Amino acid sequence: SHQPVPEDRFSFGLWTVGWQGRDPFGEATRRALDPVETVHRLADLGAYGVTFHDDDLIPPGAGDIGRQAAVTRFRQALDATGLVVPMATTNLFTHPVFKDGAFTANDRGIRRYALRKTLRAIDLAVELGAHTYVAWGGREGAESGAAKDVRAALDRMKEAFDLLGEYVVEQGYDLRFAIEPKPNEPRGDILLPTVGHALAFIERLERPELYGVNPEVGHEQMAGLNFPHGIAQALWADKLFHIDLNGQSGIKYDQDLRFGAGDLRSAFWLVDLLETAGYDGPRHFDFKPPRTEDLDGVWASAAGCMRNYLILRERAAAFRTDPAVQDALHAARLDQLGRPTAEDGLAGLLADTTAYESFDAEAAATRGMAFEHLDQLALEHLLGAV
Ligand code: GLT
Ligand code: MN
Ligand code: MN
Ligand code: MN
Repeated sequence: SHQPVPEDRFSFGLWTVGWQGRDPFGEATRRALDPVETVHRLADLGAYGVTFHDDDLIPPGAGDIGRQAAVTRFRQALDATGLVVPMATTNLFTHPVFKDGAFTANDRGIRRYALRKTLRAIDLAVELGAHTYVAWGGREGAESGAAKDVRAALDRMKEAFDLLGEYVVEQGYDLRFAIEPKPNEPRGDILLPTVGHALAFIERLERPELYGVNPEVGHEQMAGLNFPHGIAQALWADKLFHIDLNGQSGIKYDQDLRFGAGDLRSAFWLVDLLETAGYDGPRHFDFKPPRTEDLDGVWASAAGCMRNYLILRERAAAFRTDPAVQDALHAARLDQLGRPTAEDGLAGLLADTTAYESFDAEAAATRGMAFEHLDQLALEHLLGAV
């Protein structure tokens, strides 16, 4: 069925449906949403989780009493609906103080403030039951060359993440970090621009096991990259701690379309991958309902994210179980790719004259790979033509 249920593990950020439509050229087109209202609407639609930045839940400037009131109301809504908070994060980008970044701002005082703000937000995340903490460094970057010493900035980035990891371990929190890459926007160039950069960075941290990635569909596509390939490498490295699902059409500004809009073929392969690889984390939507929409359009857009995922899940499963596809996969020699190249070891490989001396490279070069037939079957499943 295409009706979402909590077992599907769909979650949404408060800032997604709550986006009021402000863009660099225009004012808000929609009123603000009360987080409590959002929790109820998401539960009615069939989501299981809601996520937030510290500032989405607790209005900046609210004192301790305001904080407590906001948390209490929110928790009551969670209890009433059964929605959970799988993930939370920190807003280190809206306030002008973060105009040159947070963990890597040139100004040391700002870096210390950013760390303290994050530590407070981690307490809030744990208080509300989160096990994943996302870190999107949207303002960590530069517009010009001498403005940022990138190697020093990476030292500061490592320092920040190591301190956050130390805090989580000291507090005994059951919380892991998921770093979210993005190539640009709002900075001209952002540090840790792709999944690959983030994976390499994580290995330099003091406790690498605490950190993974939170890739976003549109962010990798803004860099011209194949999103399912990036996700496959994150899964291979055991680092897919979380995922931001949305839609993007090519290399342009960050569109944050609803999931399934944008590159539909890529979305098909993504769902196929997540479902066959056994990813069991949240299917988190980080999208922005276009500013043309009123609130009815917002909820229609949110429902569309989940429905498109479920339709693609069904289509991908039909593709995998189709006997014609299994034959085509065999013809394309996918089963061979699953086999080690030299289970006989280096000595066996060297001793095997059929591997080189008598290997007929000309004949092997002549055999077609049958990929077009395989891809046509995939396309027909995607189109519902089978
Ligand atoms: C912001 C950004 C998203 C991040 C969010 C988490 S905030 O909306 O554009 O991609 O996932 O900080
Ligand atoms: Mn995101
Ligand atoms: Mn985005
Ligand atoms: Mn975004």
